[in-house]
Amino acid sequence: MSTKLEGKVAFITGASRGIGAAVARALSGEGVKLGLASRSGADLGLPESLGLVCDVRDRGQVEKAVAATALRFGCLDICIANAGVGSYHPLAEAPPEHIEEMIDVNLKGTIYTYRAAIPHLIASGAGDLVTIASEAGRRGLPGEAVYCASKFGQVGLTRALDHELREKNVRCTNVCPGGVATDFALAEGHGRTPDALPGMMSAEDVAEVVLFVLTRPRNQRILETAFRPMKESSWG
Ligand code: NJP
Repeated sequence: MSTKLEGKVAFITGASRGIGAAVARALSGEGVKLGLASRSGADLGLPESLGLVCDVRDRGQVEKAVAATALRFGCLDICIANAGVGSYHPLAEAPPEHIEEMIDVNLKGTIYTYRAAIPHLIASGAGDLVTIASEAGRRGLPGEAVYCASKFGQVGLTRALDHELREKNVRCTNVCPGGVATDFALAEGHGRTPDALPGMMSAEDVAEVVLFVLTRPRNQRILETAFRPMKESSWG
């Protein structure tokens, strides 16, 4: 059965697990061919997929991974900047190496990814660029200053790119979830234990939103989606 996305080619960063892997599986189910980038380079065993060892902090590695995807599948229609890390501390107590990693992976990694992908997305004639940002990219959250800065940066980048790319038929979307039950949610510095996971959203919930965004008719685009688990208030 052919789907709206059948035959399209997507590049996803941070695809080895969590949200990136769920998005990869969802797109694969729709017949999308995949370049799957992460430091481990896992291809998830999906058909028509290429596992790519790529640390998004390294611009050269990102450029090679994007080029390898376009070369293998002949084009690139969709780019999803998902790779991300988070460590929550009051700013004065934040370890400098955590600060650098969050800015380098979340913000600079996204910039490098889109810089490499945009010429291909324009050439596709109907491109999509989707940033897995966060609620932390829409509001300041206590104890998350650097993470928020990196996510606000991603959101600003994507909004600016919408102006650059709309007339070239490339749609630019920020996907901004609240808490999602992945390894990330239990990362060092988040101050959570596994009993916090039930009630959070699943990586598959986020993948469904990404699919919704990508399957809108081409005469419209979704600029931003914000969604949170019922147990999270919308104050913080
Ligand atoms: O995280 P996790 P999520 N270069 O830890 C990869 C945002 N978000 O799926 O390199 C390349 O399960 C890593 O692969 P590997 C969040 O900010 C989350 O929850 O092999 N890849 C893995 O595939 C992030 O932007 C929540 O270790 C790198 C992936 O990234 C996105 O969602 C809430 C890398 C991380 O998988 C995905 O997070 C929210 C690097 N340098 C936003 N470093 C939430 N979970 O609650 C890591 O609002 N990766």
